[in-house]
Amino acid sequence: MRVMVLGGDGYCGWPTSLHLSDCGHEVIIVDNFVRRQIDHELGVQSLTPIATLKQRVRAWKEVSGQEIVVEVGDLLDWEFVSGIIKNYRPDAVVHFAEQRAAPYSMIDRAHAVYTQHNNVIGTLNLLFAIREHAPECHLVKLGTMGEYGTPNIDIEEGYIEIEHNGRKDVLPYPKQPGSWYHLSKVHDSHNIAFACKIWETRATDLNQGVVYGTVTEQTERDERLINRFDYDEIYGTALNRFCIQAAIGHPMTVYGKGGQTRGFLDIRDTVRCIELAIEHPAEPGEFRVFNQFTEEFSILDLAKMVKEAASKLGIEAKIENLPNPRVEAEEHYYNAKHTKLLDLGLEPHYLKESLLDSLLNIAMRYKDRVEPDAIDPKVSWREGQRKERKATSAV
Ligand code: NAD
Ligand code: USQ
Repeated sequence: MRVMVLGGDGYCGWPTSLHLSDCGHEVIIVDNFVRRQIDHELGVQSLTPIATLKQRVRAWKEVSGQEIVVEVGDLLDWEFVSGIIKNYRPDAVVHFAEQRAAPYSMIDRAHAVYTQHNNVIGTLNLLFAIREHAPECHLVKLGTMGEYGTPNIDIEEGYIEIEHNGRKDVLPYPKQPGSWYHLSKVHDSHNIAFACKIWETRATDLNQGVVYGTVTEQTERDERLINRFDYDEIYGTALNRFCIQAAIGHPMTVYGKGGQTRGFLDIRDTVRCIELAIEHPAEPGEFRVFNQFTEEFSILDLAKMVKEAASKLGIEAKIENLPNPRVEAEEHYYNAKHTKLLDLGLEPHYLKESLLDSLLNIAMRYKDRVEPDAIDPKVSWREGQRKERKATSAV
């Protein structure tokens, strides 16, 4: 299959590109490197030393014999998006190319507007380009579990049957996201569902949980293939942060009570889920939704698991409950369905088994690269929108 991976230089996109190439698919990476620019804007860098995309694809060719094509450009540039879809006419497009950090979107107005503009308009351009030049192409779009929020009922996979005043219907599951970023994913989902309805576009929305880990079967083959590992207060997710905090002797920063519960998955399962989605495409006109995660944990559970794993390395990690910079429920019901990818053949990796090898050992190996100023949370959901700063792509 010819697969275009948008955002193929990023944390999920790079290992997915390698995995799909290894499976024998023809891979074209598209990226505008804005994520690398944002590192400069924030004055941070990946814990792991990542090579340039050119070096990465050259190393992959040496290691595997497989060629990955690179197209550098911005999804906001209609001529560019229309041109690549027309030239390659891909069988599937995997769309990772969005601004994905909730705290980044909450810095101020400029960062909120940048996030929603980049994500919503980029996806809209893509939908029009697919309709015009590759209407059979299957769009595999990365959504997020955070679109649903934390309702007091079970979370279904995309749709829920409702009975109201004696009548029944199957409707999109209600969305109650918790940041301007998460909202951008809801807007995308609505736009894609509409395109499926009016143009017979085929699409899969993957409502992914929080991804952890760095290592996949392919990235392990050469140091130059190493994936990024974010730990800073804006792009670092809680689990990555707890691991580097344990490694450098900083208390683990649990926000509030730590009862916030989320779905999680190993990066090795992300790449496999994408493979399963593209190899079992949605039907024309179908807007298919999968919940893509394998386990649920509360944030406090995660900190306790890291503490226990760290003790095996002789590290005594401490847990600190900080005032929560976010506006979110700190204790809530959470039970989200996630059977559709398992039905297609996903065999999950579990955190207990990978915590040491895929996370803590990486954190220990590169701990000298940690920028201590980047650890404490500074972006506040309540205060953040007051002061104006310049986003990387000024808006
Ligand atoms: P990332 O920031 O590491 O990668 C995104 C890539 O897209 C970057 O390389 C960036 O340069 C590129 N990009 C962004 N805007 C672009 C544009 N307009 N044109 C071209 N390229 C552009 O993010 P990630 O962690 O790999 O996340 C990928 C996707 O998966 C996102 O859509 C995110 O919402 C979703 N997701 C991620 C996680 C997670 O835990 N990382 C969890 C759930 C969902
Ligand atoms: N948290 C802490 N301490 C920290 C960092 C975070 O307690 O040091 C808490 C947050 O308050 C939140 C939870 O951990 O309750 C998760 O936060 P996170 O930063 O680990 O992840 P989140 O902001 O939800 O975003 C990440 C990705 C995003 C993706 C999302 C999936 O950055 O791209 O969409 O996970 S989900 O959470 O399912 O929406």
